[in-house]
Amino acid sequence: MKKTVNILVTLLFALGLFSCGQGKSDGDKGALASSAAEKVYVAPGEHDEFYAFLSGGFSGQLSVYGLPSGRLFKVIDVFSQDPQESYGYSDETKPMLNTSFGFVPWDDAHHPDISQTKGVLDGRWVFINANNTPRIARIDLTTFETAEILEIPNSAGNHSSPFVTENTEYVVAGTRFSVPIPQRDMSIKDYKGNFKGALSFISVDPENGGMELAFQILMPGFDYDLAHPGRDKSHGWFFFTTYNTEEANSLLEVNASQNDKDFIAAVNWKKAEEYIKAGKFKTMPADYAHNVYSDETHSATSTMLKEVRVLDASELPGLVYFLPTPKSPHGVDVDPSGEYIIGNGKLSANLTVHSFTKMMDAIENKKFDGEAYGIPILKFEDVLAGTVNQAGLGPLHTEFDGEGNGYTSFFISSEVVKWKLGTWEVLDRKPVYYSVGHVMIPGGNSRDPFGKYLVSLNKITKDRFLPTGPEVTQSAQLFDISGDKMELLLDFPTIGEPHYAAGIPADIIAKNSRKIFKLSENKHKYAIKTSQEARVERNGNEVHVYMSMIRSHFTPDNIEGVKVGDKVYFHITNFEQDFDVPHGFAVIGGHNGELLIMPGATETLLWEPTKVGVWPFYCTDFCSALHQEMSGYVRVSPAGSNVPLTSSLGE
Ligand code: K7E
Ligand code: CUA
Repeated sequence: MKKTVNILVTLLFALGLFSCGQGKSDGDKGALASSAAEKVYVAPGEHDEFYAFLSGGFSGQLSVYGLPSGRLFKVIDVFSQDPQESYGYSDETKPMLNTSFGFVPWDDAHHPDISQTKGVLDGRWVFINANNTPRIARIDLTTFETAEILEIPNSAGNHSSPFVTENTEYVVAGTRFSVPIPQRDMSIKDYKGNFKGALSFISVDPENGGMELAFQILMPGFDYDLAHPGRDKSHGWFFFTTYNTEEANSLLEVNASQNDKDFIAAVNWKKAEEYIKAGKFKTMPADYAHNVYSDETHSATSTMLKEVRVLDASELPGLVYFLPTPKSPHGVDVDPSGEYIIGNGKLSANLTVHSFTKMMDAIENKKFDGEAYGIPILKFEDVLAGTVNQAGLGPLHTEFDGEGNGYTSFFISSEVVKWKLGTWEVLDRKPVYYSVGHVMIPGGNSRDPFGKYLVSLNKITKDRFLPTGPEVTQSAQLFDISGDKMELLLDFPTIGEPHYAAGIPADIIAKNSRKIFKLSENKHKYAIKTSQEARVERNGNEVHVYMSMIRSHFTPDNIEGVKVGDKVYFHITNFEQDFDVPHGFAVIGGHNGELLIMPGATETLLWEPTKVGVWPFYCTDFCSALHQEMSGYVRVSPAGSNVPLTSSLGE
C-alpha cells in the first residue's frame, strides 16, 4: 500500500513538472490578440472596475490591485513590519504585532475575505489570516489600514481561515495542525488520540467590526485545511476539509495519504450557539492578544485575554458530521445556492460534490456509517451529488460565476477548468503559467458573484517574466469569463505569494474611502492642534518633542539641549487637512522606519542619538515645491552637558 502511494505521488509530481515545463502554448495567443489588450486597457486617468485584494503570503501583507488593469495601488501592512509607513516600528503601531509569544514582526497571510451582508459583499472590511503565529486581522476599507488583530489560542497553522458567514456573524478560523490542548510537554509519538484541532468562531460587531473569540470547537487530531461557510439554504453550517485523518505524526507525505477518503467536517454553528446558550461549554484558560487600532487616538492598544469557551465535538450530539471525501481534500467550496459542497481532493483527478439536501436527509434519518471520536460519519453515496470526472490533476480550489458554473484550479496539470453545476460536465479548460493555487472571481464565494473576470493565482512563473536571479516573481493571470470560453487577458506580478484573493466592484468601496482625519477630532495623547503648542520637554533622559508639520516646515525646526544617551520622542502632528498630503519624517541614525503621517494624524518616532553633533531631520515625501526646505536640526551635546533644552522656528 505504501509503495502504491509513493508511486502515485511520484507520478503526479512528475506530471506536474512535465506540464509546468511545457512552455508557451495556445493560451498565450489570446493574450497577444489586440482585443485582449483593449479589455485590460484602462486609459490614463480612468479607474478600474474592480478592486482585488491579493494575499501577500510570506510577505505577511495584503496588496491592492485594480482589475482589469492589474495595476498595484497599495500594500496594506498587516502582519509584517514595514519601514515605509513605520508600521510595527512606531510606538503607535507596535502593539498591533503583539502576541502571547511577544512581539512577532512577520507572518504568512493566505486568505482575504470581504465582509458580507445577506450573503452579498458589503465592502466594509476585509479579513485575513496569519498562518504561523495564529491571528486574524480586520482591515478597514475606508482607510485601507489594519484596524484590529486577534490572536487565536489553541491553534497552530491557522490555515482554514478566515472565512465569513453570510452576515459576517462570524469570522471562522480553523487550525491546520493539531496540537496538545492545552499545550503541554508530551511525546510527539503520542499524537494519535491525544492531539486536538480547534475551530474558532470569532464574532464580529455589526456596527464597528470589533472581533471577539466567541467559542472554539474541539475536534479530533486531524489537519483542518480549508473552510467555507454554508450560504442561503445551508446558512448556519460551516464546512472544513480534513487531511491526515490517519493522525500520522511523521513523514506525512506518505503516512497521511493512506486513507482512500478523508472527511469534510460539517459544523452546525447554530447548534453551537444553542449549546453555548445552554451552558454546555467549558471555560479554558488561554493566553492571547487582542490588538486594536483607533482612528481617533491614531494609536493601537494590546490587551491580553485569559480564557476561551470550548465546545467538545465528541460530546455534543448534532454539532459536527463527517462527509467522506477522496483524497486528502484541500479546498472546500460552497456554490452560491448553498446546495453543493465541493471537495477538491488534491491527490485525485475527480471533484467530489456533496449535496446539502442529501446531507440533511441522511442526518435526519440517522444513516451513519460509524463514527470517529463520537462524531457520526455519513455514507459517501448518501451525500454525493455528483462527480466532475477526470477534470484535471490535483484540484485545489473552486469559485463560482453566478451563472451556474464552477471554476476549479488544478495545480498539477496547471490549468483552470470550467464545469457545470448539476450536470458536472466540463465546459472549458485553459492552461495557466504555472501551477495555480487559488482562483478568484469577484464575489465568487458569495451568494452573488460578479462573474466577469477570473484571476488565477500562480506559484511558478519561470519564463513568463524577465529573470531576476534565482527567485522570480509569482503572478496573477486575468481571464475574461463572460463568454462560453475563458480568455486569457493579462499576466501581472504579485507581492509575495498570492494564495487567495478577494475582489469587489470598485463603486462599493471607492465612495467610502477616507480622505483625511479631522485634526479637531485627533485624540492622540501627544497631539498638538496649533503651532503655539509646539515645544520640547525633558523628563529625566527622555525628551518629548511636540512637533507639527505643514507645507513646508516643521514647528519647531531647531532643537538644542539634547544629549547623548537621551531617548528623544518626536511626536509629530500633520496639520494638513487636504486629501493626499501626508508628510514624512526621518532623522539621521534612526533605528526604525520613517514616519509617514496622514493629514490630521499624529505619530511618534523614537530616536536615541549616539554621537555628539548637529544632526538634520527632514520630510521624506515630496510634498510641495519647497519640500526640500522642509527640514531642521537637532543639536546633540555630550552626556552631562548643561546646554539648556530649547526649540525654535524662524529665529
Ligand atoms: Cu491552497 Cu493557503 Cu488557500 Cu495557498 S492555500 S494555494
Ligand atoms: Cu513635507 Cu515633504
